[in-house]
Amino acid sequence: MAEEEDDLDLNELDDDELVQQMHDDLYDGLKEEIEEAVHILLGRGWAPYKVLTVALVEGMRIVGIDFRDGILFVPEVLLAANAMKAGMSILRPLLIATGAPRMGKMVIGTVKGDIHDIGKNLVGMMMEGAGFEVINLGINNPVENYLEALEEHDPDILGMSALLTTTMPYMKVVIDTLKEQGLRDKYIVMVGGAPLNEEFADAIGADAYCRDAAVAVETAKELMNRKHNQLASA
Ligand code: B1M
Repeated sequence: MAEEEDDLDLNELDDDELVQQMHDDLYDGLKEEIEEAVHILLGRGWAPYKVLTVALVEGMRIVGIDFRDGILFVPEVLLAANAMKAGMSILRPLLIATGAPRMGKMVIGTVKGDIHDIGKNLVGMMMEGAGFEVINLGINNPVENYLEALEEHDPDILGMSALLTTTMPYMKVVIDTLKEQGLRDKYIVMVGGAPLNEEFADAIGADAYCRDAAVAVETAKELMNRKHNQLASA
């Protein structure tokens, strides 16, 4: 069996088989195979966004289910995450190079206590592709990091990501600090991450909850338009 798998030529698989194989390879944390398969699909004319969603994000969803059910553990999921990131880094320049007009600026980071960054990075990539300048603060950000970045970069949008029920309340700490410092109305605050929902975003005083990266882009565009209209009519 192992020998058979060693001999597997990804080029010989049709698209459906290749995508299935990518889900398996992501599950097994096989970075090089994922990189090769991403190149093959692009070579066959797949749009970068389709490769991202159909092959990578869907593969990670399957990993997530088995992680939840105790079939996969942290070390295996870390390998899967690394393979996913390798695939994403091939797609990143392609997703960004759309020549979209400049839309605005966003600072985005994962909140304190939380080290999940795949979804946040994906949002950053898609926002760049849509013409936003993105300053990515990485993971585990205390409120001070956000404040410093807001002062330094003066963005239109603050984006926060949290993947844990234990870290999502920290978003409120950041928003409350902005309020205390009289800064809240300067920024559009968008939040996202698997355990969040609209109700939570409303309750903490965010401007929008974004279910996924595509929604984040659409919401950002809409809120930027609203901001421009408000400024024009002021
Ligand atoms: Co973690 N983990 N993890 N993990 N992990 C989850 C989140 C979990 C749901 C798994 C499970 O049990 N089913 C669970 C959380 C349970 C809960 O709180 N309700 C969990 C747990 C428990 C943990 C640990 C505590 C495990 C442990 O140590 N015992 C630990 C915590 C570490 C910490 O942060 N302090 C931990 C660790 C890890 C790894 C390090 C192994 C790895 C992270 C690697 C990395 O990110 N570099 C990991 C992973 C990979 C996952 C799962 C499997 C996948 C997350 C992911 O990347 N999804 C995840 C299971 C799941 O979510 N179903 C899980 C793919 C990504 C594209 O989707 O991140 O949802 P997502 O992002 C989406 C949207 O949510 C949205 O758009 C993105 C793109 O479409 N979005 C935003 C996200 N952020 C946004 C910000 C925005 C807008 C939209 O701003 C505007």
